[in-house]
Amino acid sequence: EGINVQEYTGIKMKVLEWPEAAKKTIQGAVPEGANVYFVPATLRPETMYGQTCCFVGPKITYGIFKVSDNEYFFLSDRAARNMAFQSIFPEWGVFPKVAELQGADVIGTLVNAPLSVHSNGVRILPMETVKATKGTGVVTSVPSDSPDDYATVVDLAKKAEYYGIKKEWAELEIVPIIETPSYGNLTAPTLVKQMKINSPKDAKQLAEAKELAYKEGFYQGKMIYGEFKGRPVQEAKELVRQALIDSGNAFNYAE
Ligand code: A2H
Repeated sequence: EGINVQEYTGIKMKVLEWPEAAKKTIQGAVPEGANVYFVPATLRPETMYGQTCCFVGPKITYGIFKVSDNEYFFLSDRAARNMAFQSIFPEWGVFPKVAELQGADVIGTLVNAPLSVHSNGVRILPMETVKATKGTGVVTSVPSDSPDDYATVVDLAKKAEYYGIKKEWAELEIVPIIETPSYGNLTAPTLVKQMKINSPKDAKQLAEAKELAYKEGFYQGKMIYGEFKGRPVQEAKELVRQALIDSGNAFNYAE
């Protein structure tokens, strides 16, 4: 917060299939044939090859907002308002809300994850630590390179029944995408194991792991997957971001 501007990339994850719990709300709000996108905000667009699921806060209230006749975004109200002043909606300051849903209502939704190795889609899953006041309130999960994401998918798979999800939704293969000298080719799992982090609630250790993973990935990381394989992360970050924007799968979002 404060005076610092955070430059996010908003990723457009197109809904392929809604869960039963959400269908009635959607049918009443979104015209047949129009696309709805979950829009996570990320600081690491170069990791999108490794997406295995996408998180929402189960207790957070979200809206579906109309961007055009055939495009609707699933976001927090707060993010929609900000986007309306960044020319992401066609009319300045206007962000038409067509539906309201709790995160819990959309668990299990199947969405497309642009660039991901999991090209048949990934699931929307719950993450208790998603903040309603940051980004879009939607977080795409890259467990190979984000300690928070890794700790969460391990916990979800362990307690699938408790969370009311299918275990396999949390267990999509974690493919190495970035190599670093200190942590090998699976930075987040390596750090989580080294630091003996047992739960997504180990906030202090996860914050430390996140810092280490972020710094090492940015300054020392090398792409070992995708179009920019062999390039340093510092270069690939902008190249992947631009490729996602050019293909219509992402846009810039600041706050
Ligand atoms: B990052 P900053 Cl691979 N609540 O994307 C909790 N976390 C959120 C969030 C919210 N409302 N909105 C975004 N985020 C996450 C990828 C990634 C991210 C990797 C590694 C590190 C990493 C895949 N998840 O972030 O507080 C998003 O996760 C560590 C810096 O604004 C977003 O980027 O600095 C990052 O936190 C934004 O965090």
